[in-house]
Amino acid sequence: MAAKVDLKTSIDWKEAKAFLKGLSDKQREEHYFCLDFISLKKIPTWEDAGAKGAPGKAVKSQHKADRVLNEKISLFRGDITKLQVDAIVNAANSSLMGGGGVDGCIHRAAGHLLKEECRTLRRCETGKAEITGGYRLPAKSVIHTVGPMVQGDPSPSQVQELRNCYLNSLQLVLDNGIRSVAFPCISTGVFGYPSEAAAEVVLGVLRGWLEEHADKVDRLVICVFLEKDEKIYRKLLPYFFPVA
Ligand code: AR6
Repeated sequence: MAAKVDLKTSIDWKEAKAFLKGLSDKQREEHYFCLDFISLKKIPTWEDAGAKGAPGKAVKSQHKADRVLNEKISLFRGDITKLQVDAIVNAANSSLMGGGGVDGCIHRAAGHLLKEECRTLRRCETGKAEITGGYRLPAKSVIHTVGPMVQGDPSPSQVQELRNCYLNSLQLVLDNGIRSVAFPCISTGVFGYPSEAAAEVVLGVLRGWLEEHADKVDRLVICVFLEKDEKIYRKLLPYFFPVA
């Protein structure tokens, strides 16, 4: 086993990453930035949550109720940096060197080694995605993606770029054998994409992707931070993931 590495003082991200890889899930907890992390089993699935939230049943959906898919999706409101999942997605900018919003939160929580690894990736184009370690996060990996910057209504190419953020992140999920991943509301903060329009894009992508790949993952978590986003997703989820 690799020699013990102190993630607070180490300056070698490769060594830290190799060290973390050799630890069990329990052993990794000792290195988390927080004690109040949230394990995947504490996050209810949409099948459970949606079934309890009665209004979800009343809508007419173009999709059929599919328990298997509904058990693979969750809506969670809170801080994405606390989630103990295989990967969290970062709404980054093309420099990948950190910033404000959720990007700033993720970099602060993961610690300085995340920036050291990001430095080696150089730029990331809008709609593309890159993966790094999670360091002091409860999440093992971070998938960094860059959403479109929008003013007013999104253009068709900006809609496609937002779709690509999710699709390219999900491709990394498949490529890396990731079983659980949490997404923030990419582009809907500083980058100005209207929240409800974004949620429709996101739910369409996640539904389509799960129909093809449900067996490859345990859970896709939609992590909202603001009450208004929670309301939007609670309203729209029954259209995309109706509960029988
Ligand atoms: N956990 C989950 N979601 C969060 C958190 C958190 N801790 N903090 C904020 N959000 P934004 P963007 C939500 O602005 O629009 C940065 O400077 C927030 O409520 O973080 O893609 C980058 O470096 C919103 O719903 O990302 C880029 O320059 C969502 O995260 C730029 O902002 C996204 O808001 C990217 O802008």
